[in-house]
Amino acid sequence: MDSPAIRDRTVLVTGGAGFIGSHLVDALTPYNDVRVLDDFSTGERARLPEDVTVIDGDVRDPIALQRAARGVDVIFHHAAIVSVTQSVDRPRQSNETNLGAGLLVLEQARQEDARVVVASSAAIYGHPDQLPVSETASANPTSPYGVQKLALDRYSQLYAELYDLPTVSLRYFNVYGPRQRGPYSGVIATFLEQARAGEPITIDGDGTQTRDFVHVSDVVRANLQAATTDAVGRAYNIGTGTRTSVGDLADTIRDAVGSSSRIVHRESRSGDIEHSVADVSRAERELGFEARVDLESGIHSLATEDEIATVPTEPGASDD
Ligand code: UD2
Repeated sequence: MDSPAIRDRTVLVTGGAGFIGSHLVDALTPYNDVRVLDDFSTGERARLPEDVTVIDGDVRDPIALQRAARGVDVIFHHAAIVSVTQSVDRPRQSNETNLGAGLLVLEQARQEDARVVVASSAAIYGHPDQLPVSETASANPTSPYGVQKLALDRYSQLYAELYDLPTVSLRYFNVYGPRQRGPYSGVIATFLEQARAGEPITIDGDGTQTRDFVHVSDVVRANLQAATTDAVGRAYNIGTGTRTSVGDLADTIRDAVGSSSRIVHRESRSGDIEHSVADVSRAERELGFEARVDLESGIHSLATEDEIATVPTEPGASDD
Protein backbone atom coordinates (compact mmCIF):
# COMPACT_ATOMS: atom_id res chain seq x y z
CA MET A 1 0.00 0.00 0.00
CA ASP A 2 1.27 3.45 -0.88
CA SER A 3 1.44 6.06 1.88
CA PRO A 4 -0.15 9.46 1.40
CA ALA A 5 2.34 12.23 0.54
CA ILE A 6 3.56 14.50 3.30
CA ARG A 7 2.18 18.08 3.03
CA ASP A 8 1.40 21.14 5.15
CA ARG A 9 3.92 20.07 7.77
CA THR A 10 6.87 21.78 9.39
CA VAL A 11 9.88 19.58 8.78
CA LEU A 12 13.58 19.66 9.57
CA VAL A 13 16.22 18.07 7.37
CA THR A 14 19.57 17.75 9.13
CA GLY A 15 22.36 17.59 6.57
CA GLY A 16 19.87 19.14 4.14
CA ALA A 17 22.60 20.70 1.99
CA GLY A 18 24.28 17.34 1.38
CA PHE A 19 23.85 14.87 -1.46
CA ILE A 20 20.75 12.95 -0.30
CA GLY A 21 19.44 15.68 2.02
CA SER A 22 19.30 18.32 -0.72
CA HIS A 23 17.28 16.09 -3.05
CA LEU A 24 14.88 15.43 -0.19
CA VAL A 25 14.59 19.17 0.49
CA ASP A 26 13.68 19.71 -3.19
CA ALA A 27 10.88 17.17 -2.91
CA LEU A 28 9.52 18.54 0.40
CA THR A 29 9.72 22.27 -0.24
CA PRO A 30 6.74 22.80 -2.57
CA TYR A 31 4.26 21.42 -0.02
CA ASN A 32 5.82 21.90 3.41
CA ASP A 33 7.57 24.44 5.60
CA VAL A 34 11.15 23.19 5.39
CA ARG A 35 14.09 23.92 7.67
CA VAL A 36 17.64 22.81 7.05
CA LEU A 37 20.32 22.39 9.71
CA ASP A 38 23.71 22.09 8.07
CA ASP A 39 27.23 23.26 8.89
CA PHE A 40 28.15 23.34 5.19
CA SER A 41 31.30 21.33 5.87
CA THR A 42 30.52 19.19 2.82
CA GLY A 43 27.06 20.46 1.89
CA GLU A 44 26.52 23.37 -0.49
CA ARG A 45 24.29 26.37 0.18
CA ALA A 46 23.69 26.96 -3.53
CA ARG A 47 21.77 23.68 -3.68
CA LEU A 48 19.01 24.94 -1.40
CA PRO A 49 15.77 26.47 -2.66
CA GLU A 50 15.22 30.10 -1.58
CA ASP A 51 12.15 29.49 0.54
CA VAL A 52 13.89 27.12 2.94
CA THR A 53 14.82 28.32 6.45
CA VAL A 54 18.54 27.67 6.88
CA ILE A 55 20.10 27.16 10.28
CA ASP A 56 23.83 27.27 9.78
CA GLY A 57 25.04 25.12 12.64
CA ASP A 58 26.54 21.89 13.84
CA VAL A 59 24.16 19.01 14.55
CA ARG A 60 26.26 18.20 17.64
CA ASP A 61 25.33 21.60 19.11
CA PRO A 62 22.22 21.13 21.28
CA ILE A 63 21.32 24.84 21.07
CA ALA A 64 21.41 24.90 17.27
CA LEU A 65 19.44 21.68 17.14
CA GLN A 66 16.86 22.96 19.61
CA ARG A 67 16.36 26.11 17.55
CA ALA A 68 16.07 24.17 14.33
CA ALA A 69 13.65 21.58 15.72
CA ARG A 70 11.27 23.87 17.62
CA GLY A 71 7.69 23.04 16.63
CA VAL A 72 8.55 20.56 13.85
CA ASP A 73 6.36 17.58 12.94
CA VAL A 74 9.06 15.47 11.29
CA ILE A 75 12.86 15.35 11.45
CA PHE A 76 14.73 13.70 8.57
CA HIS A 77 18.14 13.03 10.04
CA HIS A 78 20.77 12.97 7.31
CA ALA A 79 23.67 14.86 8.90
CA ALA A 80 26.62 12.47 9.20
CA ILE A 81 30.28 11.91 8.50
CA VAL A 82 29.74 9.44 5.68
CA SER A 83 33.34 8.52 5.01
CA VAL A 84 34.13 5.01 6.19
CA THR A 85 37.86 5.79 5.91
CA GLN A 86 37.50 8.87 8.07
CA SER A 87 35.68 6.79 10.70
CA VAL A 88 38.58 4.32 10.71
CA ASP A 89 41.12 7.15 11.07
CA ARG A 90 39.17 9.11 13.70
CA PRO A 91 36.55 6.87 15.34
CA ARG A 92 35.75 9.18 18.25
CA GLN A 93 35.20 12.18 16.04
CA SER A 94 32.86 10.35 13.68
CA ASN A 95 31.11 8.74 16.67
CA GLU A 96 30.26 12.18 18.04
CA THR A 97 28.58 13.18 14.82
CA ASN A 98 27.08 9.89 13.70
CA LEU A 99 25.91 8.56 17.05
CA GLY A 100 26.16 11.38 19.60
CA ALA A 101 24.29 13.87 17.44
CA GLY A 102 21.83 11.15 16.40
CA LEU A 103 20.88 10.69 20.04
CA LEU A 104 20.48 14.43 20.45
CA VAL A 105 18.09 14.37 17.49
CA LEU A 106 16.04 11.55 19.05
CA GLU A 107 15.91 13.43 22.37
CA GLN A 108 14.87 16.65 20.67
CA ALA A 109 12.16 14.74 18.82
CA ARG A 110 10.83 13.53 22.18
CA GLN A 111 10.57 17.14 23.33
CA GLU A 112 8.71 18.13 20.18
CA ASP A 113 6.70 14.95 19.84
CA ALA A 114 8.05 14.72 16.28
CA ARG A 115 8.50 11.76 13.99
CA VAL A 116 12.11 10.89 13.08
CA VAL A 117 13.32 9.30 9.87
CA VAL A 118 16.89 8.14 10.39
CA ALA A 119 19.43 7.59 7.61
CA SER A 120 20.94 4.18 8.38
CA SER A 121 23.19 2.10 6.13
CA ALA A 122 23.94 -1.31 4.68
CA ALA A 123 27.28 -0.82 6.44
CA ILE A 124 25.65 -2.25 9.57
CA TYR A 125 25.62 -5.74 8.04
CA GLY A 126 29.35 -5.98 7.28
CA HIS A 127 30.12 -9.13 5.27
CA PRO A 128 26.64 -10.61 4.81
CA ASP A 129 26.12 -14.33 5.63
CA GLN A 130 23.36 -14.64 3.08
CA LEU A 131 22.16 -12.85 -0.06
CA PRO A 132 19.95 -10.94 -0.52
CA VAL A 133 20.43 -9.34 2.90
CA SER A 134 17.24 -9.06 4.92
CA GLU A 135 16.70 -6.78 7.90
CA THR A 136 16.91 -9.79 10.22
CA ALA A 137 20.39 -10.78 9.01
CA SER A 138 23.15 -10.62 11.59
CA ALA A 139 24.78 -7.23 11.91
CA ASN A 140 28.58 -7.44 11.94
CA PRO A 141 29.86 -4.03 10.94
CA THR A 142 33.48 -3.86 9.83
CA SER A 143 34.07 -0.15 10.47
CA PRO A 144 33.40 2.42 13.21
CA TYR A 145 30.97 4.02 10.73
CA GLY A 146 29.00 0.76 10.57
CA VAL A 147 29.00 0.40 14.37
CA GLN A 148 27.78 3.98 14.78
CA LYS A 149 24.97 3.56 12.24
CA LEU A 150 23.98 0.25 13.83
CA ALA A 151 23.75 1.82 17.28
CA LEU A 152 21.68 4.71 15.96
CA ASP A 153 19.44 2.32 14.04
CA ARG A 154 18.85 0.33 17.25
CA TYR A 155 18.32 3.46 19.33
CA SER A 156 15.66 4.68 16.95
CA GLN A 157 13.77 1.38 17.31
CA LEU A 158 14.23 1.52 21.08
CA TYR A 159 12.88 5.07 21.26
CA ALA A 160 9.73 3.82 19.53
CA GLU A 161 9.35 1.04 22.10
CA LEU A 162 10.34 2.94 25.24
CA TYR A 163 8.88 6.37 24.55
CA ASP A 164 6.35 5.67 21.84
CA LEU A 165 8.25 7.96 19.47
CA PRO A 166 7.37 7.33 15.81
CA THR A 167 10.74 6.50 14.25
CA VAL A 168 11.69 4.86 10.96
CA SER A 169 15.19 3.77 10.07
CA LEU A 170 16.16 3.51 6.40
CA ARG A 171 19.14 1.30 5.62
CA TYR A 172 20.55 2.65 2.37
CA PHE A 173 22.52 0.45 0.04
CA ASN A 174 24.81 2.16 -2.54
CA VAL A 175 23.10 5.46 -3.32
CA TYR A 176 24.06 7.41 -6.47
CA GLY A 177 22.77 10.33 -8.50
CA PRO A 178 23.28 13.99 -9.37
CA ARG A 179 25.25 16.20 -6.92
CA GLN A 180 27.29 13.28 -5.61
CA ARG A 181 30.85 14.47 -5.64
CA GLY A 182 33.94 14.85 -3.53
CA PRO A 183 36.51 12.37 -2.28
CA TYR A 184 33.96 10.05 -0.60
CA SER A 185 31.44 10.05 -3.38
CA GLY A 186 31.38 6.41 -4.39
CA VAL A 187 32.25 4.35 -7.40
CA ILE A 188 29.63 5.63 -9.86
CA ALA A 189 30.62 9.29 -9.48
CA THR A 190 34.30 8.32 -9.70
CA PHE A 191 33.90 6.21 -12.85
CA LEU A 192 31.76 8.90 -14.52
CA GLU A 193 34.37 11.53 -13.85
CA GLN A 194 37.13 9.29 -15.18
CA ALA A 195 35.13 8.34 -18.30
CA ARG A 196 34.29 11.99 -19.05
CA ALA A 197 37.93 13.04 -18.70
CA GLY A 198 39.09 10.13 -20.88
CA GLU A 199 41.22 8.94 -17.96
CA PRO A 200 41.62 5.26 -17.02
CA ILE A 201 38.71 3.75 -15.11
CA THR A 202 40.16 2.30 -11.93
CA ILE A 203 38.67 -1.01 -10.83
CA ASP A 204 39.79 -2.24 -7.41
CA GLY A 205 40.48 -5.96 -7.67
CA ASP A 206 39.04 -8.10 -10.44
CA GLY A 207 35.71 -6.23 -10.65
CA THR A 208 33.57 -9.27 -9.76
CA GLN A 209 32.43 -7.68 -6.48
CA THR A 210 28.77 -6.67 -6.62
CA ARG A 211 26.63 -3.89 -5.18
CA ASP A 212 23.00 -2.81 -5.09
CA PHE A 213 23.02 0.68 -6.63
CA VAL A 214 19.93 2.71 -5.80
CA HIS A 215 19.10 6.06 -7.38
CA VAL A 216 18.72 9.05 -5.05
CA SER A 217 15.21 9.79 -6.39
CA ASP A 218 14.13 6.37 -5.08
CA VAL A 219 15.77 7.09 -1.74
CA VAL A 220 13.81 10.35 -1.58
CA ARG A 221 10.56 8.47 -2.19
CA ALA A 222 11.42 6.05 0.60
CA ASN A 223 11.85 9.05 2.93
CA LEU A 224 8.48 10.50 1.92
CA GLN A 225 6.83 7.14 2.55
CA ALA A 226 8.62 6.83 5.91
CA ALA A 227 7.26 10.25 6.86
CA THR A 228 3.66 9.07 6.77
CA THR A 229 3.67 5.30 7.28
CA ASP A 230 1.90 3.69 10.21
CA ALA A 231 4.60 1.00 10.30
CA VAL A 232 6.90 2.88 12.68
CA GLY A 233 9.56 1.58 15.06
CA ARG A 234 10.96 -0.40 12.15
CA ALA A 235 14.08 -0.53 9.97
CA TYR A 236 13.87 -0.98 6.20
CA ASN A 237 16.42 -1.89 3.56
CA ILE A 238 16.37 0.64 0.76
CA GLY A 239 17.87 -0.73 -2.43
CA THR A 240 16.70 -2.18 -5.73
CA GLY A 241 17.14 -5.89 -5.01
CA THR A 242 19.40 -6.17 -8.08
CA ARG A 243 23.13 -6.57 -7.91
CA THR A 244 25.67 -5.36 -10.44
CA SER A 245 29.36 -6.14 -10.62
CA VAL A 246 31.85 -3.29 -10.57
CA GLY A 247 33.28 -4.62 -13.86
CA ASP A 248 29.87 -4.42 -15.59
CA LEU A 249 29.34 -1.00 -14.07
CA ALA A 250 32.58 0.25 -15.64
CA ASP A 251 31.45 -1.00 -19.09
CA THR A 252 27.98 0.55 -18.72
CA ILE A 253 29.43 3.92 -17.73
CA ARG A 254 32.01 3.90 -20.53
CA ASP A 255 29.28 3.15 -23.09
CA ALA A 256 26.86 5.74 -21.68
CA VAL A 257 29.50 8.47 -21.85
CA GLY A 258 30.84 7.24 -25.21
CA SER A 259 34.30 7.28 -23.70
CA SER A 260 37.42 5.54 -24.90
CA SER A 261 38.87 5.32 -21.39
CA ARG A 262 40.93 2.23 -20.65
CA ILE A 263 39.97 0.01 -17.76
CA VAL A 264 42.77 -0.61 -15.28
CA HIS A 265 42.82 -2.87 -12.25
CA ARG A 266 44.34 -1.92 -8.91
CA GLU A 267 44.81 -3.86 -5.69
CA SER A 268 41.55 -4.86 -4.01
CA ARG A 269 40.57 -2.56 -1.16
CA SER A 270 41.42 -4.12 2.16
CA GLY A 271 38.25 -5.26 3.94
CA ASP A 272 36.13 -4.69 0.81
CA ILE A 273 32.71 -6.37 0.95
CA GLU A 274 32.50 -9.02 -1.77
CA HIS A 275 28.76 -9.01 -2.45
CA SER A 276 25.91 -6.85 -1.25
CA VAL A 277 22.28 -6.75 -2.34
CA ALA A 278 19.14 -5.79 -0.45
CA ASP A 279 16.13 -7.93 0.25
CA VAL A 280 13.57 -5.16 -0.17
CA SER A 281 10.46 -7.19 0.57
CA ARG A 282 9.79 -5.57 3.95
CA ALA A 283 9.98 -2.06 2.47
CA GLU A 284 7.69 -3.15 -0.38
CA ARG A 285 5.18 -4.71 1.95
CA GLU A 286 5.12 -2.17 4.76
CA LEU A 287 6.16 1.12 3.17
CA GLY A 288 4.85 0.54 -0.34
CA PHE A 289 8.40 1.21 -1.56
CA GLU A 290 9.68 0.00 -4.88
CA ALA A 291 12.73 1.34 -6.69
CA ARG A 292 11.72 2.77 -10.04
CA VAL A 293 15.03 3.74 -11.60
CA ASP A 294 17.01 0.87 -13.06
CA LEU A 295 20.77 1.29 -13.14
CA GLU A 296 21.01 1.75 -16.91
CA SER A 297 18.46 4.61 -16.95
CA GLY A 298 20.04 6.16 -13.87
CA ILE A 299 23.48 6.16 -15.45
CA HIS A 300 22.14 7.34 -18.78
CA SER A 301 20.51 10.33 -17.09
CA LEU A 302 23.74 11.14 -15.26
CA ALA A 303 25.82 10.81 -18.43
CA THR A 304 23.48 13.14 -20.33
CA GLU A 305 22.89 15.37 -17.30
CA ASP A 306 19.18 14.86 -17.70
CA GLU A 307 18.14 14.91 -14.06
CA ILE A 308 15.47 12.48 -12.87
CA ALA A 309 12.94 14.55 -10.93
CA THR A 310 12.83 14.18 -7.18
CA VAL A 311 10.00 16.70 -6.91
CA PRO A 312 6.59 15.09 -7.37
CA THR A 313 4.44 17.17 -9.76
CA GLU A 314 1.65 17.26 -7.21
CA PRO A 315 1.23 15.75 -3.76
CA GLY A 316 0.83 12.03 -4.14
CA ALA A 317 2.15 11.99 -7.70
CA SER A 318 5.19 10.03 -6.62
CA ASP A 319 2.99 7.43 -5.04
CA ASP A 320 0.59 6.69 -7.86
C1 UD2 B 1 29.32 1.85 0.59
C2 UD2 B 1 29.04 3.22 1.14
C3 UD2 B 1 29.61 3.36 2.51
C4 UD2 B 1 29.14 2.23 3.41
C5 UD2 B 1 29.47 0.89 2.75
C6 UD2 B 1 28.87 -0.27 3.55
C7 UD2 B 1 28.99 4.74 -0.77
C8 UD2 B 1 29.71 5.81 -1.50
N1 UD2 B 1 29.67 4.23 0.29
O1 UD2 B 1 30.70 1.64 0.44
O2 UD2 B 1 29.19 4.61 3.06
O3 UD2 B 1 27.76 2.37 3.65
O4 UD2 B 1 28.86 0.83 1.46
O5 UD2 B 1 29.29 -1.48 3.05
O6 UD2 B 1 27.87 4.38 -1.08
N2 UD2 B 1 35.64 0.82 -6.47
C9 UD2 B 1 36.45 0.64 -7.57
N3 UD2 B 1 37.09 1.74 -8.07
C10 UD2 B 1 36.95 2.99 -7.54
C11 UD2 B 1 36.10 3.16 -6.42
C12 UD2 B 1 35.46 2.04 -5.89
O7 UD2 B 1 36.60 -0.47 -8.08
O8 UD2 B 1 37.56 3.93 -8.07
C13 UD2 B 1 34.96 -0.38 -5.91
C14 UD2 B 1 35.24 -0.56 -4.44
O9 UD2 B 1 36.42 -1.27 -4.21
C15 UD2 B 1 34.00 -1.37 -4.02
C16 UD2 B 1 32.91 -0.85 -4.95
O10 UD2 B 1 33.57 -0.19 -6.02
O11 UD2 B 1 34.19 -2.73 -4.26
C17 UD2 B 1 31.99 0.16 -4.28
O12 UD2 B 1 32.76 1.14 -3.63
P1 UD2 B 1 32.12 2.47 -2.99
O13 UD2 B 1 33.22 3.22 -2.35
O14 UD2 B 1 31.30 3.19 -3.99
O15 UD2 B 1 31.07 1.92 -1.93
P2 UD2 B 1 31.21 0.80 -0.79
O16 UD2 B 1 30.25 -0.28 -1.16
O17 UD2 B 1 32.62 0.45 -0.49
